[in-house]
Amino acid sequence: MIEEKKITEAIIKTYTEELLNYIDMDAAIAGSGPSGMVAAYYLAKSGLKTAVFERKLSIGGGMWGGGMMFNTIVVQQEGKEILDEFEIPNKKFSEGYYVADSVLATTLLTSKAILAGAKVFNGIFVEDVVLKEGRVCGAVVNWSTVEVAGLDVDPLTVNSKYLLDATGHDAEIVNILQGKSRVKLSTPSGKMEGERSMWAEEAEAFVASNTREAFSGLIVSGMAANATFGGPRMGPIFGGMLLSGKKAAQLIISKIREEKYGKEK
Ligand code: 48F
Repeated sequence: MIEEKKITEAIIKTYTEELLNYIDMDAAIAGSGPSGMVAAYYLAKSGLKTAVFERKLSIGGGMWGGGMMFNTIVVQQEGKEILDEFEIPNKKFSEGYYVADSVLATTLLTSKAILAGAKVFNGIFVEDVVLKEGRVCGAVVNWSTVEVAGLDVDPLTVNSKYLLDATGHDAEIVNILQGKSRVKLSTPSGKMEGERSMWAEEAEAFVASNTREAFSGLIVSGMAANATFGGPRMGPIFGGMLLSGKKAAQLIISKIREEKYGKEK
């Protein structure tokens, strides 16, 4: 016998328990694009309690469509180690350039991150940060349906030791923080620098060195890093996004360790 009310009870009870479990965590990630999911994987793998909040139902951000909807991604030599870590089948196109199926790459990043222990809450967006005594210490979240319907419904908050802005080109979280609280960011001007036009090589180098803390407690990765610190876009080459996710995770891991055990000598 199948009972409708059992199905309802199973869903509500399980989901609510999960959500309650994540009202306090080590790392909250806004956005499930490639940089966010790679970060989620490495954070969870290191044992940190990690959740991803994604506005859409689908996970993967801008990776599904490859370049102009030709669903192939290109990854340069430096990013190949991450393709291999996630067991994403890839082949050499020419010296230093690897290609992979963007659908398979997206689904593997997603499944491996979840299997490593990260929790993904889709259909929920980050609409603000919790800002206390000059430090970001959580995310303010709401259902995306509330946003779409334009309803005037108060959000809820989750605490996190670190919040990662992996929201892509719009760097939504940094923009919200700066717009609302007029804080000084760690950018050259102290403000959002804004994304520059295409220059693939420069953009890939830029994202590697600018995956960092934009404000106390708030790290940026992927295109959000380039938009925050004033780097160009790179188009459908994804090595920088993957490596940025890994670097964001390493940064958060070392900061949390440092806060717990003190600086390594
Ligand atoms: O844009 P996106 O894929 O982020 P990324 O990791 O990668 C960029 C590349 O895909 C590509 C590129 C590199 O070659 O230029 O664009 O930087 O994914 C960002 C995700 O964040 C979600 C959005 O729906 C998308 O899935 N998102 C954006 N704002 C919010 C959000 C928010 N406020 N709360 C939750 N999710």
